[in-house]
Amino acid sequence: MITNRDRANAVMSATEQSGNLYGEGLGMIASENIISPLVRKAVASDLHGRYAEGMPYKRYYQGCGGFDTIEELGIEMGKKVFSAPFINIQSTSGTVSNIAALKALAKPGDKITAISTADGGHISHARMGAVGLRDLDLHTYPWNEERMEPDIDAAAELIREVKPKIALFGQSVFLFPTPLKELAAAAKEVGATVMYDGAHVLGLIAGGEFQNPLKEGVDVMTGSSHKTFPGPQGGFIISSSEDETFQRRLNSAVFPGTCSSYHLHHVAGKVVALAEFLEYGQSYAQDIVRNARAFGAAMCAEGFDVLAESRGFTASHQILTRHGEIDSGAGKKAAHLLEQAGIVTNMNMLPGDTRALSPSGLRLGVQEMTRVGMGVDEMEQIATLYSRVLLKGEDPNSVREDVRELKSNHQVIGYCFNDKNESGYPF
Ligand code: DSN
Repeated sequence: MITNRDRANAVMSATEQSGNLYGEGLGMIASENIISPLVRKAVASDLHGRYAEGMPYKRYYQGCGGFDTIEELGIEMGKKVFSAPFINIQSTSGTVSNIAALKALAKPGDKITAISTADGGHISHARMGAVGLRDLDLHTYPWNEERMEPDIDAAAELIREVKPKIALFGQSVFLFPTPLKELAAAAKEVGATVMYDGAHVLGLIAGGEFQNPLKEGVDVMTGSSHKTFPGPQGGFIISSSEDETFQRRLNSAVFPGTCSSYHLHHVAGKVVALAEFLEYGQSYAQDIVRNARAFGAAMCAEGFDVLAESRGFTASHQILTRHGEIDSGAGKKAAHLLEQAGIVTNMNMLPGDTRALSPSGLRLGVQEMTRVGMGVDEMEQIATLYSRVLLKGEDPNSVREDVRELKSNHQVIGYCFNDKNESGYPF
């Protein structure tokens, strides 16, 4: 008979199995990362079971003295990291940050302009996600497939015509900065608030390696704390506004608007990650972008169809590769074969694809491999491993041995306070 203890043990061994996959393999999903030893300690602390509703020193519960110090420090460092007069560090994810920001900035029935999911917009920018939850009237920007960005003139025209309450920018498939100067200007002309979802590129923005949206007309930037910003899972809301009433509106949209518990252990982890970012973030961001460009070039040299070659493949942590005809499911097949070789990726719709479950492409991110010390040489080696699996038809199980060998030399997590050279993969 299977007991509940057996079930609990099964959970623990599946957890270990998942840890082993990433510890021995190459995690290349663009939205993921690993956490530092100190962040891990904060996340596993007693704070996981506590509440602290409200803002520092203005709580509804007792027992928050230590957490007041943590959150106050986090707000102070967050403003520094993002060079912004306002940050809320409470939200529990990028999507929750978006729900809160949409709640603060618009009411049901208001119009919003955003990037469609087919062009790389996040699901929370769509009717099926937060935009629908707030019952906003969505209009999506025309897209320039060659440049992988909104078509500047047509998108500006759409904004002028629709006159949205919120002009939202930013994507999950995010290769290049958004032409914000022109588009934010059009939004301001019609009185829209300009919002930017920086979830994917937040660490690159903070590290000075991507556009700084808050300096290019954006009022509110949301993001997650666990992609190129290398903290625990969670979210941020950041604003360029000095207006305290506006700032209060953003804070209240998180608590009590969206969260009751806002996962204090993760907030503490985010604050440690902010301190680590102040120390190491700039070089981490530089190395990520250098590696992504090198990986794009190496994949192209191996014979893969890498998008945006004329623009140097990427200006972020991601590259996009096409593996067959539009809607053929070639991306899905490639992702499955790679997983057998210990390379973890995700299939992705590319321009022209219409079926999310059988797209032609992959979206690949190098932020995690950069964090364990891989550089340009390793990017080239990884491209060869992809080629052996996907172009040369080698048995993925034999490639897996070489994946394991490469990864065994890259276990120590960098760009953080790691005096004991601990692994990023403690399972
Ligand atoms: N699912 C994440 C991504 O891959 O972009 C964001 O929520």
